[in-house]
Amino acid sequence: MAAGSARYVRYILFAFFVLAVFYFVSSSDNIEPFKGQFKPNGAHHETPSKPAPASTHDSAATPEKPKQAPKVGADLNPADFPMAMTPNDPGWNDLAGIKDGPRVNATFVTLARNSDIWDIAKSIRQVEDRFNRRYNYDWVFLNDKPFDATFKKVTTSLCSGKTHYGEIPREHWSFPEHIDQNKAKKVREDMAQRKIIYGDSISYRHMCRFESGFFFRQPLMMNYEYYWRVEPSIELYCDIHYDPFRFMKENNKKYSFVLSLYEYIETIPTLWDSVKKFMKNHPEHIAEGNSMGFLSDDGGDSYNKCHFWSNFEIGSLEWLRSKAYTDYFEALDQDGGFFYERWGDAPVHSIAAGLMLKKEELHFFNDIAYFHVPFTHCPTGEKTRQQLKCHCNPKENFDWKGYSCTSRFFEVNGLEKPEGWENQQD
Ligand SMILES: Nc1nc2c(ncn2[C@@H]2O[C@H](COP(=O)(O)OP(=O)(O)OP(=O)(O)O)[C@@H](O)[C@H]2O)c(=O)[nH]1
Ligand SMILES: [Mg+2]
Repeated sequence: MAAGSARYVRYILFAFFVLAVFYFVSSSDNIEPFKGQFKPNGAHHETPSKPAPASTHDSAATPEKPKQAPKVGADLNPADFPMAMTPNDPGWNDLAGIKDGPRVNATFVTLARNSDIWDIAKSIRQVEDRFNRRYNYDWVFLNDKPFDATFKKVTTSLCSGKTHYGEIPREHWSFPEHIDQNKAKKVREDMAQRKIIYGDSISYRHMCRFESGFFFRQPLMMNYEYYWRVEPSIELYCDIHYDPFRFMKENNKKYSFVLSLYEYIETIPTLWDSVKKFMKNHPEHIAEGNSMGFLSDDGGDSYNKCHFWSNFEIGSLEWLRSKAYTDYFEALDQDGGFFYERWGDAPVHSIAAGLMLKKEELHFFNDIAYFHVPFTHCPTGEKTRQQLKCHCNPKENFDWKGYSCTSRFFEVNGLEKPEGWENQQD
C-alpha cells in the first residue's frame, strides 16, 4: 500500500513537471529578445515598430511582400498625386517614409562661412525633420572661400538630398570698378560712429550685393527652377505636410515670405530714388496689378519701408534671372547704394517682387513656422498649430504686431486674416 501511494505521488509530480514545461514553452513566444538593448558592439538595436510575424513554424508561409519603392520623379503627373493641404485630405498624416509624387526642379540654398558650420547644421536638421527627409531635395552651399572638409562632411551627412558646394567668383564678391573707395570708406566710418548695425562691415555689404544680384546665377544654381533660402540658426516650429515647392509652381507663385517688417531707413536713404529712376527708365518691367500698395502709402511717391524678410524665401529662380530683374539689379548696382549706403537684399528683393510681379504671384506661408533672431512667425490659430504639431509660443508671433507689415499685405490683397489675429497685436 505504501509503495502504491508513492507511485501515485510520482505520477502527480511528473504531471506537474510536464504542465510546467508546457506552460514555459508556450509563454516564451511573447518574449521579445533585445528590445532596446545595447548590443555588445555598441550599436543600438531598435526593435521594429511593426511586430515581427508570429512564428507559425510553417515553412510554406508567404514571405512578407517587399515594400514598393516610392514613385518619385519630375515626370510624374501632379494630377495623379494631389497634395494633402488640409487634415481632411487623404495622405495628410502620412509623415513617414519617402513621399510619392512629382518633384519640382528645386533646391535649398545657403550662403555660409566655414565658421557657420554648427549654426547651419542646426538649421538643416530642422528643415530635414520637419520636411525634407520625406522629399529629399538637393542643397547648394555657396561661400566666398573654399568650403573645408568638416563643413562638407557634416552638411552632407545631415542632408537627405544631394549636396553641392560652390565657390563664389571674385567679381561677385568685390567692389565694382565704378565704386569710389574713399567715399565708401567714409560712409563706413560714419555709420560705425552712428552705431548702425553692420554699418562698418565690408563683408556684410558684399553679402547683401551677392544675395541681391548673383546667387541665382551661380553655375550650381543654373540647373534649378525654384530655391528655398536657409540661413544658419533658424528654427522651423511646425510639420510641413505638403511640398511648398510644388505649391509655388502649381499656383504660379514667384516669391514667398513668412515675416515682413519696416527697414531701418538709415541703411537705405536713397534706395527709393533709384527705384523711381528705374521705373521711369523701364516702364515695360512694371507689372500691372502689382503690390505698390504694400510698398508705398502715396501711390509710389515715397517708400513706406515695408519689406519681406529675405533670410527665408521660397522663390522662382527663373524670375530672378529674367530681363526685368537683371535690369533692375544692374540699375541699382550702378547707383552704388550697396557701398555708399548699406542696402540690404531684403528691401531689394521685396521692392522687385512688389513692382515687377502681379499681386497673385506673391505668397505668405502662414503654415511654415519660422524663427530667425529676433523674430518669430508662429501660425495664427490654435487649431492650425495643433494640426501641424507646432512647438512655438503663439505670444511670440510677430505677424500682427505694430512693427510688422503683414497686416498691410493682407489688406492690399483683400485677404481675410486668420482667426485669432486680433488677440496677437501686442
Ligand atoms: N561665405 C560668407 N557668408 C556670409 C558672410 N557674411 C554673411 N554670410 C552669410 O550670409 C547670410 C546672411 O548673413 P547674416 O550674418 O546671417 O546676416 P543677417 O541675417 O542680416 O544678420 P544676423 O542677425 O547676424 O543673422 C548667412 O547665411 C551668413 O552665413 C561672409 O563673409 N562669407
Ligand atoms: Mg542671419
